[in-house]
Amino acid sequence: MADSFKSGFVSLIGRPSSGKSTLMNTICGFKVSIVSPLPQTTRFAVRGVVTEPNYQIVFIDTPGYHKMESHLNRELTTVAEQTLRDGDLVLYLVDLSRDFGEEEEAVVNLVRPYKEKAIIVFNKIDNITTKPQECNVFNEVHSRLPDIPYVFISAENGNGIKEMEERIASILPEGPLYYPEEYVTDQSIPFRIEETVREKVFERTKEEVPHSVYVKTDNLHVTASKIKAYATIYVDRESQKGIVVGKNGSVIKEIGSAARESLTEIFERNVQLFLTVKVHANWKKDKKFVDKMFSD
Ligand SMILES: Nc1nc2c(ncn2[C@@H]2O[C@H](COP(=O)(O)OP(=O)(O)OP(=O)(O)O)[C@@H](O)[C@H]2O)c(=O)[nH]1
Ligand SMILES: [Mg+2]
Repeated sequence: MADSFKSGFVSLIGRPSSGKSTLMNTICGFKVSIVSPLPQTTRFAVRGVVTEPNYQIVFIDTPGYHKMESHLNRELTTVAEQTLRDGDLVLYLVDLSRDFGEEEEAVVNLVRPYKEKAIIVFNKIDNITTKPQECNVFNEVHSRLPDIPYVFISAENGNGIKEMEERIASILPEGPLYYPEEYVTDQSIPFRIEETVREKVFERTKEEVPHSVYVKTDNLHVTASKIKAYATIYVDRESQKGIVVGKNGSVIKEIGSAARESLTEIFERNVQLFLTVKVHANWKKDKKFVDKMFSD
């Protein structure tokens, strides 16, 4: 190990769709966290690890921060708040291509008490037509949090990311190697399967359906060359089941083959995936169930 090895936990905070999961995947050079154009894709505090000879950064992706009155949403908000408290450093992601508003203001207020350990990351510089300093959201956020250093990046095409990573590494405290060098994430095989299937549901369904889905791995056989998994996609209502299954099973077939393809890449193994769709009526409103879902 080098003389002064630095390490720490970096929380990614920001409103839904600001690009937190995309940034984590780009930095880790690996698909660690699922991504979609729809807000509220991430539900759990997923970890992605970057290890270099003189530092290790553990990034913690969080659900997009917003206030809404449902038990699931309250849980998502709590995940973000806890991660913020626990991190050595906070990266506050702001989408430059969207205007400032109430939702952004809520994140500004959330981050303010942690300003000593925060960096503002203005994202999506590839998606604006003016200079980043001229964007409405840049001025509104910067004037409210003038003491926090900031960077401009594109999580999508990687612009500014290496500089940001080195800056983070220079700020982190001296510390141990928290994870073995080859680690990219702390997620279990069944969790990755569930998240990948959920991502494919997000890509192929609309309106309230993606947010009404959770996935559970029922049975799993893992060998060095092969993974065989049985998983169930649960929906909130009977009508959603038809949408996820599709005409003659066309949608569920597409979800299955897209998920299988991604999982084959992730695990570098042959993957067999068997999916079923079931109704778990009103699961999002079932406090006991949602609590259990978030308690590991
Ligand atoms: N053009 C552009 N699009 C981006 C960039 N970063 C992310 N996106 C897109 O923004 C959308 C949301 O990205 P995510 O990474 O899922 O956002 P998130 O902050 O994790 O969202 P939640 O998990 O819902 O809170 C996706 O369609 C991404 O492809 C970027 O730098 N440029
Ligand atoms: Mg996300």
